[in-house]
Amino acid sequence: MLRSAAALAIGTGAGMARAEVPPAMTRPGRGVDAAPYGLPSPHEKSVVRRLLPRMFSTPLSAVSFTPLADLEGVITPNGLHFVRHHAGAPDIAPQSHRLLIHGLVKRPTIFRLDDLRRFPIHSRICFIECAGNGAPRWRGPTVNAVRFTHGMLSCSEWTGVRLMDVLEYCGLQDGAAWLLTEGADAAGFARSLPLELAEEALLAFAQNGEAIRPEQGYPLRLVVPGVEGAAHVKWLHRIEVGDKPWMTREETARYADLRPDGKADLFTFVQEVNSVITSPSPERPLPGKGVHQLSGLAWSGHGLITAVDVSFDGGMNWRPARLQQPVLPKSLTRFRLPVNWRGEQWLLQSRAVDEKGNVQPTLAANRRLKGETGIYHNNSITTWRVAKDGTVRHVEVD
Ligand SMILES: Nc1nc2c(c(=O)[nH]1)N[C@H]1C(S)=C(S)[C@@H](COP(=O)(O)O)O[C@H]1N2
Ligand SMILES: [Mo]
Repeated sequence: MLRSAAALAIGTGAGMARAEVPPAMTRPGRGVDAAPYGLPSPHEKSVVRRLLPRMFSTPLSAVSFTPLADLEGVITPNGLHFVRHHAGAPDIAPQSHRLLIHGLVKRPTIFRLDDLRRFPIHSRICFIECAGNGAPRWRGPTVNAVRFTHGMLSCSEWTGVRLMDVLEYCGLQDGAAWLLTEGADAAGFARSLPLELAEEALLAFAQNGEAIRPEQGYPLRLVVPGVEGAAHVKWLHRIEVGDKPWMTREETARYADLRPDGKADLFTFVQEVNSVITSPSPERPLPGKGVHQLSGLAWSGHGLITAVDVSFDGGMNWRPARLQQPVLPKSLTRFRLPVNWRGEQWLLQSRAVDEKGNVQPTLAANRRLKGETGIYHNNSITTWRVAKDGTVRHVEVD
């Protein structure tokens, strides 16, 4: 399809054009001391996190969404990692921060950050996704922007020490099965985590090579690869070991799925297989006919993404996309597909499959399971309608 240069029709013929000297070649630029901490080009100043005001009443307990359509690769820049907190981001001095581990342990211990850094240090690339990512999509296409339909999702290289190494140092007592993990913020944010999910967890102090940002939990956060965002407790200051869950507000009244029969599913930890096309998307309309590089993100809390298929007709026919390397477990995976648009209407969808064989469901199938009142855990296929003028809208096709 992309074999001949003529078929591509990209760029402007050089022909008889005079070679122009770029103005930037005619005078020196800024010195190395102009930006002690580098910032993006001023031409990129629209690439920022944004709030969806009608979803939350106050910025102290809200979400600021990642601009997925503006990003490339799979790593989210630290300043654009989505922010979700329940009582504002505290300012914590690392020297005074402590982590208490107590409960069913032989040696209850208070750790300073320097103490924690004596355990073996590991890095792990993984996504964090709020269980409420996609909440507005339960009720159909109410928001027309990929940042708001999917932007409670980011991916970083997290560095820290293994939670299990630290728990082993404290010595787990018989009967230890659950952890209560609590943040030092004014929300009193606390969540129960079963010990088997702690296997891969990190007590993280760094994010993409630098100290974790204040909004992301400076100076210490829990990272639990593959598990819903709320388990990744920020500003972590206390872990209690027990034999059963604590049934905190954030795992009963919130982050629980109300079923059609009026009962609620509690403790849905793993984020199911999911994907979305980020370009084209409402923020990335097609600028004209011809060749375009379609691209998107896929992820699964169960492990590796093994395939992503793309449909142009609302799910009747599918074509495999290319998975861009590296493909890492419980990380974002970038998929790409060159497409040739002749100006027709498209109903674009992506459908991801993970290494456990889980296939992303349709919205109709998900609604049958979880009813119409859902907020959390929406991993259904999303449809973008590309209109004949190239604009893109979020629609529902089932
Ligand atoms: N202490 C504390 N930890 C917290 C929260 C919070 O409000 N307080 N919010 C949780 C929720 S619901 C999510 S989705 C993730 C979001 O992490 P991020 O803000 O770094 O994206 O943090 C979790 N950890
Ligand atoms: Mo969340």
